[in-house]
Amino acid sequence: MLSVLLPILHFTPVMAQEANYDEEKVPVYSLPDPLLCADGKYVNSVKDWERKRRPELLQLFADKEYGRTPKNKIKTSWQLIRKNPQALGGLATSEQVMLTFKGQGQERKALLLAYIPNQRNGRVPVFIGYNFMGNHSLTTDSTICYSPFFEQITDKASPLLKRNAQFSRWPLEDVVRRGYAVVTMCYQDIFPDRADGTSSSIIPLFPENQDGESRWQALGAWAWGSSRIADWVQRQPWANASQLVIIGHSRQGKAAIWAGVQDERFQVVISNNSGCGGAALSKRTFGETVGRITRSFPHWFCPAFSKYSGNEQELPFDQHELLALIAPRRLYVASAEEDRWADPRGEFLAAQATSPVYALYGLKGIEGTAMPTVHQPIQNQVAYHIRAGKHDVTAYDWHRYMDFCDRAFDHPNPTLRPSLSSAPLAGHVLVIGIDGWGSYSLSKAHDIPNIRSLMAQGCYTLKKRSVLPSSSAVNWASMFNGSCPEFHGYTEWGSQTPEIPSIELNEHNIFPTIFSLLRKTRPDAVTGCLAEWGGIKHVVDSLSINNYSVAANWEKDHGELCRMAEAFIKQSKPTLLAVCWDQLDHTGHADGHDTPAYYNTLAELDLQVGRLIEALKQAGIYDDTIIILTADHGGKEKGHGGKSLLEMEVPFVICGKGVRCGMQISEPMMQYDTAATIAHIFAIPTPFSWIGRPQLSVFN
Ligand code: GTR
Repeated sequence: MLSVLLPILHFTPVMAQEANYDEEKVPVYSLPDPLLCADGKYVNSVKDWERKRRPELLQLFADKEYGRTPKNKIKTSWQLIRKNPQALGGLATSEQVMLTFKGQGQERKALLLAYIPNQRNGRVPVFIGYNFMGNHSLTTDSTICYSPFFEQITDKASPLLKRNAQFSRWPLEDVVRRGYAVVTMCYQDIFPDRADGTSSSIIPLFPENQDGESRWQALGAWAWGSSRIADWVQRQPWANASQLVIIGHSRQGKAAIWAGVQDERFQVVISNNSGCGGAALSKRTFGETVGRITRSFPHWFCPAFSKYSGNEQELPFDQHELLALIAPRRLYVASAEEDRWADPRGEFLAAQATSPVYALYGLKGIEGTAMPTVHQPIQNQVAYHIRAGKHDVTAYDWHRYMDFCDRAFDHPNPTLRPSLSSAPLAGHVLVIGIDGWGSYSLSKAHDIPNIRSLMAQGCYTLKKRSVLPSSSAVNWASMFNGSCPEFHGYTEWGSQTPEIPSIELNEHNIFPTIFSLLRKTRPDAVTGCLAEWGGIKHVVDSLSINNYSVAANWEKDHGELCRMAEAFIKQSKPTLLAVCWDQLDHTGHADGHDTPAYYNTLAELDLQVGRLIEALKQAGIYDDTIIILTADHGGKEKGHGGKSLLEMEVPFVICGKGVRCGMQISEPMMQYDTAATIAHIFAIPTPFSWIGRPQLSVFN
């Protein structure tokens, strides 16, 4: 048995090097318009789409690519084989259920494996997806039975029976912790993945005649099998049957799309690196082609598909039209940077080209034609990301899928600490950061009427402490990412990457910041971070910010940053804007902190603070804004970084909508409480890696 199994589990593409990987050699092609019907009429309404064009396309894909799924049902029974209420270290209950299919005097068995989160409030959303190497490949748990396909292996020392071989593709604990159930099965149980697999597959159980060019094969059978998993899931008391997600990687990505297209119970369809015959456009003939795939895997598609081998321009459809059949449900297409065989660009373009169909429903697909860079997910009703690395499905991918599903299902992420505020307290937050502004200065500075007026109108403390060392990057990091250096990992004056690995990474592979959390919970939020010191870029997650800019010429032009901020406030009415001055610290280093020159610079900045407030008024958002004025650290003589309170104590002033008037904050405050307070204002849940506490006492 082993010798039969091995070659088919070896996925390296045959002679992949012959494929075209040159964008210049992609032929000129024209994509069929999904809204143009066979009779030349154009679809203008959802009704036309659903009654006429959608069925027409569905038939086309069945006839010419995936084969026709039989209309008949066959007898299916389920039997619970094993249940473990303490799976995954007590996080989940696992259930192993044997599915038996009967028909035409034959039977087939497939073993389903479910992980249900033990901590749940009501029914949970469910990820449904096949595994490649058997249920035993997901975990070290020896109570997980071998899938029937692997049960046939007589040599018990076979490497194919090794447990946990595919654990990295199934971050089960992460998924369950986020409140999702996972149900999987080995795809080989439904159709053994080999050219002569049909006879051992479920196909002979159906009474329909299985001859002809449009006969279903492996992809059709796998898609059918996913729906049988959904049948079981739907009946479970813990499952939310209106929140089913189908996920598939590679060949199973192709099957997942086809399953999602046919079975509208799948509310979210996820194609991970599905490539040719999946999400990638065939007409680009980039990487794997119709010719190659139908030769290497003659048992996947219906025989009619091979007619287009080397003849892709004659295809009466392309894969974007297949993806469009998922509308108005959610679709997620993901690629991997090094997976050129699957043509990441072709996958993106196909996802993008579904937009006119989503637009019929008034839904946003993917705007613009520019492909995002690595780790820059676009998540509308249609989502796309490209991840660094190879053909694979990783924890990074899964977390992006869960982010997407959280929004689709309005499903709170239980790995986040819920916000104490149920709705935003203000529409806008302006953070004004003054590098090197020590609290000691308040007793001596005379010319700062605007700052003093903010203090009088709102609340303040002069005892907010910097984290150590009392230097810039480490403190800007803590200010914006709600945590301590030991967690976020930025520990120095000029840290650009964490010196200690960040304890948590977000979608951009950096520690979650207030900007990235806001982006995730409110994709349409307008954010800005404008600074004089370029070092801030590395600690704010600039990728999640609409406008990250540096005032390059500020040393000569002290008003440059202020003008940039005024313009941005007036033009864009930002939801969250941080304006960070470096000038005061600069004076501190040049002339000394606590010197006449230092107070002069502070007075100059005070005027600019006044101008920013004026800009808020002109933009018409002043009454809906909370202003925070604070600093990264103070200073002593011509430096900072040490442990004196001159260096470590900085002001924190907060005023504006819903903030108490004229109060001195008595609670102790740390640098990282700043981000937590902003998160509270926006009612954003925060990760457990954030240790900051919102300053609750300041709000009415
Ligand atoms: C490759 C095949 C791809 C993809 C992949 C996989 O050999 O050419 O289309 O499906 O296998 O499933 O890993």
